[in-house]
Amino acid sequence: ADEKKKLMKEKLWKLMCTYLPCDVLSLQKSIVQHVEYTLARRRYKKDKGSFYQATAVSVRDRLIERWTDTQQYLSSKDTKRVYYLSLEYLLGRNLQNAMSCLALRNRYAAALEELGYKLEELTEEERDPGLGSGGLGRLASCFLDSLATLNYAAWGYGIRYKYGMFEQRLIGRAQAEFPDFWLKEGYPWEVERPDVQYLVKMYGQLEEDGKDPVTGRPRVNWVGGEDVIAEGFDIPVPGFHTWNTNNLRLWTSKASCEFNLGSFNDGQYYAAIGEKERSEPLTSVLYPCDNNAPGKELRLRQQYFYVSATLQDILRRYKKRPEHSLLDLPRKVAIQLNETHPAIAIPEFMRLLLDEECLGWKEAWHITQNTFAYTNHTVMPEALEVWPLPLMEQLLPRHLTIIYEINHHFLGEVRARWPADQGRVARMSIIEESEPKLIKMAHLAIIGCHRVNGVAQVHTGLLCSSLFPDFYEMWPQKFVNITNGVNHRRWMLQANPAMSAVISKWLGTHDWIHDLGLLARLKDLSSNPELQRDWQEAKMYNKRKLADFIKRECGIVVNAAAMFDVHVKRIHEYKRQLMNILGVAYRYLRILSLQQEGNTEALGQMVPRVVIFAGKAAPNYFVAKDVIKLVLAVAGRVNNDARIGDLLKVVFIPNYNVSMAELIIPGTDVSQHISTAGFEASGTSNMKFCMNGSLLLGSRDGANLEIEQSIGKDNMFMFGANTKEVDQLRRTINFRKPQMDGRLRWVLEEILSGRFGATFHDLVNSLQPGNDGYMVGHDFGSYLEANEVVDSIFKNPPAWTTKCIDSCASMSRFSSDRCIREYAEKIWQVVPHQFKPPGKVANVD
Ligand code: Z2T
Repeated sequence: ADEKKKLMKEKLWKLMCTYLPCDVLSLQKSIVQHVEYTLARRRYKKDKGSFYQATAVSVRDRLIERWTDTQQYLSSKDTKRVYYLSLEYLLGRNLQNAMSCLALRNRYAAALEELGYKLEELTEEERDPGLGSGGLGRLASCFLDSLATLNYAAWGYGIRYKYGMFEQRLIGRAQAEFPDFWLKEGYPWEVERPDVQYLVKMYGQLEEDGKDPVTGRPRVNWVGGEDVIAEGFDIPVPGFHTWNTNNLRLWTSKASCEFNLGSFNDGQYYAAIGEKERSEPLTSVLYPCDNNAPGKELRLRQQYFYVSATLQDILRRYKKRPEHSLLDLPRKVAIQLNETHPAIAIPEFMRLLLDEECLGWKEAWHITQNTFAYTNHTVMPEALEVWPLPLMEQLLPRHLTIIYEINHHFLGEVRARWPADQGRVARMSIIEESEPKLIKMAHLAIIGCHRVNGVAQVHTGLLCSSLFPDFYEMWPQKFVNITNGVNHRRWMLQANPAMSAVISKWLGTHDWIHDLGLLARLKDLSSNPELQRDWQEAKMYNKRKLADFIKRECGIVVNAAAMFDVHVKRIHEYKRQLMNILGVAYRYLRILSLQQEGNTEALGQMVPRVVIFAGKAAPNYFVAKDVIKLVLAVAGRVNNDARIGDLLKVVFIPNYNVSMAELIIPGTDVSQHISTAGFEASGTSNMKFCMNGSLLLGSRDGANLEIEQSIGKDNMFMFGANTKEVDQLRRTINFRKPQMDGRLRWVLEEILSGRFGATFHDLVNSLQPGNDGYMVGHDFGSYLEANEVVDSIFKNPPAWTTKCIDSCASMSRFSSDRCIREYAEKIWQVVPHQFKPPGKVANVD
């Protein structure tokens, strides 16, 4: 019997351990098989949708074998793991990314070609999973890619929202929101894990239950309330040209009657099941607000639900090894909190350690603090999460008592160090003594973590000096800066193959894809006319693609020879799309007045521009929605004025998302990052634009400042007040009545006169001295002047192109590879692992 078992095991081992073949014919067979068997499509009916799906599943098969082997290896080596907790991920399309990671892109392209499909066309069939609202979610996705590529053992955890970021359409001149049911055709990259389920409790009461015999602490039972099931869905996260394949686990909620179908007595069967099923699925919808805290009960329930499932999963994995003691957990586990959105993890982890694992307070606290770290992404007051204490008490009564106890110990430390400083105690408390009382999640996160990081130097500076100065004074070593980075493999190699080919050609190597530092060698060549010609050709190719798209989507014909001036990001007052469109209106009025004067000389000097906007406004953010209306109003006027011709065009592209960014960014000449100084924590699209050979028109804010340091002042168009000046100006906003810039006054008067259709009273009013909190008035003049410099240099193509190449060549610091290495060293204390399946030969693309 033993012999038979052994044979069976060997047989199984042999069958499972061969990696799938990857020659062109085998790839074709696998695609066709998935069309026929997995999707059950008729044999001779060909359609792009099914071929995309089948190709995706064929690629997924090849990811899965690396994925399971990686995870097996990591368990066997007991490698320390990083867990990245984020309520948002903006993954973007996966097909090309996964193929290039496997080094199978060219072979898949060839395989598909013979079957009558172009890879580029199938790519377009994939829907964006919009499981995030802006920069924070996209950053999380860049991090997952770099973690995998650099051979770190890291898992992401998040929520599998059924409806992602809303779809934006323009109806009349207004944004309208439509639900994004991204799962309609299924999502081929995920694997459902019905075996990975946890119960999550909410509401209910606390009961005292004597003392714990070991720790002597009073025991508390959390009883009653509602149970929800969390079920995991896994998405493999491949690294680029490495075997390492990580995991992104997303939770979905299920009614708890499916967990443990008990009996329902007295004929209540249908009613009972109906009752449970009706409970609105927690994970239905993503809150679409960037830099704003919705403060809704459902949002807190989502946060807790997902955090609890995640921590139960992490603890279960850790405890699988009998030799693991909880006290050693920080040596094997690092948990990163992306913003305070998952900060309820601190009391939840304490609860699990105290109530489920029966540890004492001191031990539990030590473990928690040494495991968790927190990244702050904003200083916007309306984005700092606070929860009403009564809500916390009702939804998570046990967590409230733990928060009290954390606060009690913490304030004891504060009092010990600063006796008789009651003001400081009040400022630092987790609980704000307002009516109702509020729980400050940032304070909870800072106290419960061993590291707190900002996302750009100026931002981290503000955390220490203005936002959390008391905490900085108490624990200076806790605060670190890690400037954001972006995944250059997606944002250069994948999004911009034309420019990537030019770079590889002139460097004579593709190695920059692994090591962006190699780009620096281009600086010696940047004025070489032949390189310049290649570079300009690639840019023109990308601009034509973008122009075609604009024609299709917006019905506007633009001239690809004009300067493409791009401002794409969430619509927010602090990002000052308003300043941009007022500048555009000024340009329009100026062209007309020059024409009236008959000033052909000045007109001849003007540079034709296409000003492109895209971005979503939060559905309840009416000022932002007004800004979209104004952009469309100005566009309507300018684009239809025959006197203007190609000198100026204004475009608003609806429904900005990751794959649209991949199209827009490579086709850009100049991009705008013009937030009021001190408000944009970092910004990450600035990095992407610069890597794609566009020059930046930027304010003295966030990562703009560090980009300028890296690429040099001469390569950047910087303008406006710096953070210190903005701070001063805002302090005195009510006493000063500064003269408004004459050009701004002119534009506002024209708007009020109905020149652009509606009169936009609210927007105009928001710019009056005393109301203008984002300093549009103050910066407007220097903004227009910076724009003139942009024009003058654009007129000299060799000078312009040299700047583009030089700045692109200086961007290596802004790769998320650098960023992840800093997290690994300064926060997580992890090193890359060495997994390679024995005897396997890597693919070569
Ligand atoms: C977000 O996208 C950002 C900050 C937030 O603070 C929330 C969201 Cl959803 C609560 C952005 C910042 O605005 C941006 O400056 C930064 O580059 C990005 O996070 C990534 O750090």
